[in-house]
Amino acid sequence: MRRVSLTQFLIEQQRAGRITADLRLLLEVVARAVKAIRVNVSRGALAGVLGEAGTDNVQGEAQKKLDVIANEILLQANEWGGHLAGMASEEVETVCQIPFDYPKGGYLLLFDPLDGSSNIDINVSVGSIFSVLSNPPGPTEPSEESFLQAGVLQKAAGYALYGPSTMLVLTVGNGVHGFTLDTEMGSFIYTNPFMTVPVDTREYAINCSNARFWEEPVKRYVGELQEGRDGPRGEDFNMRWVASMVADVHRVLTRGGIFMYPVDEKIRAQGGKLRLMYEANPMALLVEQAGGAASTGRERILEVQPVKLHQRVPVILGSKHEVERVVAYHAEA
Ligand code: AHM
Ligand code: MG
Repeated sequence: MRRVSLTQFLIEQQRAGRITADLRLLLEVVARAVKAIRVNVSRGALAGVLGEAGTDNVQGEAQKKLDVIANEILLQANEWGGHLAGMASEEVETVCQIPFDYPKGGYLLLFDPLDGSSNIDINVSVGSIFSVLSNPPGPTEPSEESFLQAGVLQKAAGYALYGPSTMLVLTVGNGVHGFTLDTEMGSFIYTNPFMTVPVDTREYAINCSNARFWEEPVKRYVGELQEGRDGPRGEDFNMRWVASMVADVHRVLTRGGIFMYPVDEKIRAQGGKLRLMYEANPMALLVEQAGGAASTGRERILEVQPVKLHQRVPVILGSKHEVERVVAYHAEA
């Protein structure tokens, strides 16, 4: 069977007028960076990359060595190609400017370089998440305001999953497409065309250790799922929680499900757990492009107007009918 590489896929998207040459280059460069991150992730203890870096990031969270390495790889890979006006990273407090001696382009790249940090040291799947915006017209270097665009304006979004195999899953606004890394050849092969999220599901993902802090609508929804066939839903539901958003969302994109990190009493002051620009928006675009839904419980994630770069939001995404039910419970409350 003839194999289609990521390169061929992207060239065909460009020919069809769905992406510009610069966006194609950008996605190729991200894919190259992902391969380098994957090498570090997979070497683990052999390369001495596990454990704490000894530093805190902007959110005051302890950085792992691999957080720092992945961040450096993505920044360095993307700074010289001429396709970007600037970058923003979950690991860096302010906008990352392109060094002055390189040409600038029209796109903004945002990323969570290594998502699921708590899983690094226990050899469980982690990922990278990215989002692409256009740099608003203007004469100067991008500022934080340049990045504060609602998720509907994303030009592309995707993630890499470093699991038993490494996958790159992306959208440029024309469905969701998955690629598997052939590690011997060093290229991503198009393996999962038009991934879709079934509208119904009997699988949910939420960190139940936070149950006592949840808001009423979430307590009601999860409570009904846990009652199973003895409760109002009349059927049993299964639960999964990897604690790597990339792995949990990949499962939703593969066989359906609902993933929730709602706001609760413990994290109310910060607005939620997951970051709007690096986690919620790219995943929301992917899930919607796959036929699912993504909400904060009160509004569509992609329509949230960001007010700051590292903003956090509640996230409820996945199979459409279940997300709609959770949103309805919020409205009723
Ligand atoms: P990170 O970006 O610091 O890794 O945090 C985000 C991760 C998500 O991948 C995951 O869904 C969530 O945090 C898990 O949180 P918890 O440990 O509270 O279950
Ligand atoms: Mg993260």
